Formats: sequence, structure tokens, C-alpha cells
Amino acid sequence: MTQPNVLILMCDQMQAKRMGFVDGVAHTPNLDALAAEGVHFTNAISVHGQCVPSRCSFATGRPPHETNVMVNFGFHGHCGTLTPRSRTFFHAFQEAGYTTAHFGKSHLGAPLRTLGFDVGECLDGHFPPGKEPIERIRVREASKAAGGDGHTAQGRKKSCHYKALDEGLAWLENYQPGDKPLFFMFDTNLPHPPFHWETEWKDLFKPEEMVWPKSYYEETFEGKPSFIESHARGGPHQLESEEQLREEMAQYYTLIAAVDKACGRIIDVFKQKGLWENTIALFFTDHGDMMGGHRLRRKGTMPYEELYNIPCIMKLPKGRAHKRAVIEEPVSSTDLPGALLELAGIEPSGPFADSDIVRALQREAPSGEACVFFEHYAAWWGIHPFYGARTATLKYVRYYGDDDFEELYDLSRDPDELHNVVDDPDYCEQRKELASKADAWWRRTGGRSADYYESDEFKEGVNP
Ligand SMILES: [Ca+2]
Repeated sequence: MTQPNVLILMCDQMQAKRMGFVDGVAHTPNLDALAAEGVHFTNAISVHGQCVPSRCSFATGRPPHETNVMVNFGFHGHCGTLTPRSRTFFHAFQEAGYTTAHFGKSHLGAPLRTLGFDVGECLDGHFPPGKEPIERIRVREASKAAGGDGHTAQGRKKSCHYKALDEGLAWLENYQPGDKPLFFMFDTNLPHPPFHWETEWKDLFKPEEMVWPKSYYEETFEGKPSFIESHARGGPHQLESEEQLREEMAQYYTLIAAVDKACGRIIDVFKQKGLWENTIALFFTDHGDMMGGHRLRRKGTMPYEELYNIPCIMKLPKGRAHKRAVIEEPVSSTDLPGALLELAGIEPSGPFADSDIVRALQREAPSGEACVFFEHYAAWWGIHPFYGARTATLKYVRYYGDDDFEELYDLSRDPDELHNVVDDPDYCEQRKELASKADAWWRRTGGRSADYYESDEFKEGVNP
């Protein structure tokens, strides 16, 4: 069999549960069909709850503190991004003879051609200092070409989605499958805020019918770091009103419907060209959105499921069997590239060699051993460094900066993360075991103290 093609469909800030086949509310017929054809990872965990660190880690297979990209560039004086010297799994596909194409957002901070792509266009809304003018001009052009005014954030975001889709589809339609397999990535900045209505689906989602998360009503903030409550009550993550949340949630669903439609159009071209059967397809996102969970909105700074559990569907190429259609063991966003390489018959090396995902596809039942790690240093909304470990049933978080705090949730009993059991004697063993795994991971992978990450040396961004 010839080497399979690879299709990555990536979106921005989508919660794991907002797919029709999961929550029964979302309008995602194409993602529902993709999941029916492939494998749904219910406990896919993003390594970081913000765009740039999460995306740079996906590209490199390494956690944010290894890439030295721990903050969105520009926040709190941090300048770390990927550079033309960074090694990505896009390079690995390119070197294996793939035609590599990327359309849409990248947010990686280095030109796509230096990161392993042959063709494509980067339509980021943000770029590091020094690269801004070119990027802004491009974004404005994209916005104007799509009928926007070229200036408002909303107009830019919406027009980037449609421009990336139009250009990606145009390129695909002209693409002549030859001897080389195809690696194609469509990366949309929807459903990232500021939210707006995608009017095609407005009638499907009535603000008054939106169901809010349990933790919106039941969160007492007891057992949580004090900054969480202050962020929720009058702080940077506060919801202004219940009406605001209802409207944002309904808008969010229409943006997700637009993402789904775009994915369906790209999949249709793969089918028309006879590529689909022999294609590995991956749908996922960089992180979620609090969307009212724990009375919080947006992202960064907090370790909860609304942000860290991400949607993840993988369709395997023809001839590749999988034992389960639903994989419950946790998998990390940094393990996805290694799995794509392995499924494509390319030996994963370096940071890409650690992925357990292909083994998980071959297991009859979930492995109780699986444990993945995640981290955060700072976001626009504040500096609250933490790292943690996540198994299928437990989440442990250690705040290693000024917050100096621990959280432990038994997700099998408390999926809404309302009861921190870190001091509960019944969980003494689990706490010890998970804390030790998280600390060992942090040390083994070169994690440092919060002081170091506040130093000018680090902020200036020395990237491997
Ligand atoms: Ca993002």
C-alpha cells in the first residue's frame, strides 16, 4: 500500500463536549460522521490552555517549558516563539517525501516555509514584534477580500476563516495526486472570541435554551486557589451577566457549526479526488474555553476540564484496524504528531517517539496506566504557574509560583471539579502517587522555578 495522506483539521478554543454526537446540542454533522468512521479520544488533554504554547508544543512534540514558549508572545514581556531552527513534525513529513501544505492560522511565530511546509498561507491575527507589519497587512488584505473592514478583531477573525478555507479548497482542487503523498493542514481561528453569530445557524441556537454547566451554579470556590474566585468575581474572567453567557454560548455553537461545515467541505474534496480512503485525518483544537464553568469565561490561568480537555477525532487509513471506536485513556496533544508519523509508516524520532496512541488503538480495553501532563505559566489574565498530571479518573495540579497550592479532583465521582480532595485522607495514596509523577516529569523535562521564567534571560526567548 502507498503511504497514506494526512489531513489535519485544527480549530481554536473549542470545548471537547461541543460536538453533536457528544452533547446532543451542537450542529456538527461532518464531525459526527468523522467520529463514526474513526476513533474518538474522550480524554484528549491539551498540554497548555493557551494558543501559542499549545500550538508550538504540538508542532514540536515537546511541552512548553522545553520549547521555551510558555506564554503567548507579547504577554508579560515574553518573546519566545518557534524559530527557523525549530524542529517540527512537519519537517519529518516533508523529509519523508510528502507535499506539505498549510492554510490558516499557525501562531507559531516563524514563517511556515521554515517550519516544514512547501506551500500555504499563514493568516495569523498576532505576530511577534518585528514581524507585525507584514502580518497586519496580510490580515487586513484578507479581511477586505472577504468583505470585512480590515480592522475590527471580529472582522479579521471571520475573514481569516473564510479566506483560509477558500484558498485551501482552491489549492486542493488544483492539486494533482502524483507519486508523493499529501500532508494538508487547515487551521481555522474559529470559534475563538470575540464571538459573533454565524447567521446560517442562528435559528438553531436560542440563547434562552442554552444549558449552563453545573459548576456555574454549584461552584463555592472552597478548596480552590484564591485567585480563581477573584478572577470570577469582578476579575478578568468574570461574566457580566447571565444574558451575556447565554448569548456567547449560542454564538459559540454557530461558530462551531461553521468549523464543521468547513471540515466537511475539505473532506468532500479529499473524497472527490479519491484520496480519502488512504488518508489519516485528525480533528482537534489547541485548548477549550471556560464558557461559564466555575463562573469563569475565556482561557489561561486555570487548569479545569473546560480548557484542557479538547475534542479529538482520528480517522485511520484503509487497512489500519483499531480495536475500539472510543479511547478513554488520556492522550496528550504532544503525542498526536508521533502517532501520525507512526501511522504513516515514518519512524518517529526524538520527542515524537514517546507516543502511546498507536498502542492504545490496538488495545481491547483502556490501559489504567496512562498518565499525561500539562502546564501553564502565565496568560494575559495573570501569572499563575502550575503543572499537573491527568489520568482517566484523576487530575492533580501543583501551583509552583506565588500561589503555592495543590488541587486533586476525582473525575470519576466529581467530573465538574467542584471538590478538591487533596487534603482528604481517603486520597492520600493517589495524591502522593500523582504528585510524584508530575514532579518527576517536571524535573526530567527540564522544568525550572517560577523565578527563572520571570527573568529577562528567559523572557527574551532563547529557543532551541
Ligand atoms: Ca487558541
